[in-house]
Amino acid sequence: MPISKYLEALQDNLSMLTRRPRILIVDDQAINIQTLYQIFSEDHDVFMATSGQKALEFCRQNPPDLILMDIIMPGMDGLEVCQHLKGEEHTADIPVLFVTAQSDPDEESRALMAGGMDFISKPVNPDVVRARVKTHITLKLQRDLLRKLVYTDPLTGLANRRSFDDSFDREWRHCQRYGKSLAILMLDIDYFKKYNDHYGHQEGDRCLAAVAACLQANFGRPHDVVARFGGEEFICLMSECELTSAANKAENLRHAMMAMAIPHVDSQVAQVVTLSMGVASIVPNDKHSKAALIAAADAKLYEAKNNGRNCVAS
Ligand code: GH3
Ligand code: MG
Ligand code: MG
Ligand code: MG
Repeated sequence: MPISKYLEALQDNLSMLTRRPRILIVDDQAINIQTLYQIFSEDHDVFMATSGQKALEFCRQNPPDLILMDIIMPGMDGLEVCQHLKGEEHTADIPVLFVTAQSDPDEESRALMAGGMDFISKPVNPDVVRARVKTHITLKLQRDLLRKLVYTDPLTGLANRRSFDDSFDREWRHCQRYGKSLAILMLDIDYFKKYNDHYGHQEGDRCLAAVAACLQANFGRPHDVVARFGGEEFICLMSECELTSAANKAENLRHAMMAMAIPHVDSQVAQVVTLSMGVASIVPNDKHSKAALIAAADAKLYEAKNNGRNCVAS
């Protein structure tokens, strides 16, 4: 990886740990919100919700790093809000710290069983609540960074193979459930070994990052997933997408790549970097396997290579 890109990534990762944390305070009483606000507003971005329902809405749109949650509130109580949050993929990892006037062990146990990370009694001691929040926020930010490192390819910034496998599972089940077509595009850079040999490995890495950027620009739908499959091979997952429209997208991508005009004097198809692509699709059912869909796209990619490269086979 070029050193500048490496340093940039390092800085990016570091800033994930040092950025200003976002806290949501949920309480039906203004005075309680105010007390906590005064403790945290200097070092945190603090948001407030006066009911469980409002807290849920806020978290779905804009998940905070931590929630300080009252238990007794009219309508939905704090325990119920916490259970909802823990049940949704998008919000499950937000640490919830209960702050409550209740202090009996049964209530504490119920709060922890509901998914609470901690249980703090009112009236709060500012130093204690600050210290507990700090611990949980540190862990949360470290968890976010770890997840990013585990699921991202560092060279291109794309999803890696592990991340792709998770998305593939999810979109496969989605398309099976709704009887929709799931399309896959496998692509491979043409004569990339020659590219490395001519321009050097560092320039090769830069080329991979440029191909990744081109992919990202061309597959922008929320359900599209673009990942580095390995080496100089990439994969795109298009959920709810028919074969012909996937093939059209592939063809557009092929043109977009040529338009980038990255010089490749040793290529035998063009004087620029080009892609060969294979497309396959399926309406998943229990008899089909994910591996077979990948194999079908791979076979088409092989066909595209045999057809002279810089083309799409579907
Ligand atoms: P074809 O048109 O048939 O695909 O030929 P090719 O040369 O692209 O295919 P081959 O599989 O022989 O070579 C792939 C090359 O990709 C070899 C390898 O050094 C290079 N490569 C794989 N991963 C990386 C990487 O992370 N960085 C760089 N610079 N090169 C890589
Ligand atoms: Mg209350
Ligand atoms: Mg290859
Ligand atoms: Mg290749």
